[in-house]
Formats: sequence, structure tokens, C-alpha cells
Amino acid sequence: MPFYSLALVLAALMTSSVALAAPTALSLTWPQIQSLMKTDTGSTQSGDTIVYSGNHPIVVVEQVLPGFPYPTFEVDNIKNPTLVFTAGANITFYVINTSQVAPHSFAITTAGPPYAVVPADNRVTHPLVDTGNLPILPNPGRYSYAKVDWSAQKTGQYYYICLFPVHASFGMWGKIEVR
Ligand SMILES: [Cu+2]
Repeated sequence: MPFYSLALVLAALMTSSVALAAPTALSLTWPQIQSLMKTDTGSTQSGDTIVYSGNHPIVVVEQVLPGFPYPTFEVDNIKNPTLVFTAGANITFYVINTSQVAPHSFAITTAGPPYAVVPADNRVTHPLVDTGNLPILPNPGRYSYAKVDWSAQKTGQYYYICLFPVHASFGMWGKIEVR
């Protein structure tokens, strides 16, 4: 194999391994989570809508288990809120698995509900954002999290969902509006 071909293969392997490995290695303590939650730049409107203005919104998402047995997302103490962004904004999501009960993920898609029990049966084949698996950690007092960025270029309706089996079908999803 010529050297340049080998270099291309190696470059491709490194790129994919970095993209897959980054999120799940990270963890936070509860005090760190409380500090992080204060950096959320959204302002709560009527009902369950949170509006993020500006070009660099920060969204701090928790994955919780408030109503056994069904998990939900939570932002600013609102369950599965509708998140509103301005087109062109570069959004940073911090997604924290605080449930201590189940692994979760966070993905953004244009495919709306209803969602299938088996994620592979969903139309969510190419999510725009995907944290991958956020596991329950064996270390007491530590919670897995991921930081993902999304540039919302096109106005319209999107959805954030958990791709772990059963979760989205039982309501672990919310709306995103890009205006
Ligand atoms: Cu989940």
C-alpha cells in the first residue's frame, strides 16, 4: 500500500475514534452540576417553553426519572421543555445523566413522534446531534455527561430524543423550534 493511502486510512480511523470516544469519558460531581446549571442562558416563557436568544446559547439538560418508571429530560426544572433558538445560533448543549437508574442519550432529529420502542425501528437514522451512551457510573457521586455543539442553520421544527430502547416511545423527547 502506498504511504499516502495508509496515511488516509489512519486519518479516517483517528477521526472516527475521537468522535465516538469523547462524550462518555466525562463525569461531574453534584456540586459541579449545580454550578453548570447556572450557566444555562435560556429564559423561561409561559408554560414549558424556554427561549434562547443570542448567537451562542448554552443549554444544560438533565436526564431524570421523576415519575417512575418513565424518564424525561429536564431543563431549568421543566420536564421535556420546548427549546426555542434563533437561526444561525451556535448552541452548546451540556447533557447530564442524573437519573442514576438508566443509561441515556441525547439526539436531535427532524423526525417527530410517535417513536418506536426499538430505536432501530425509528426514522431517526441520521441524527443531527448524538451524544452516544451516557452510562450510569460505578463511582459514587459522579454523573456521566456530554458536551455537544449544534449550529441551527435552518428555521423549522426539530426534536430532541433519547435513543435508548423504550425511552423515547414512553415520552423521553421534546421539541426544538428554530426561528
Ligand atoms: Cu433515556
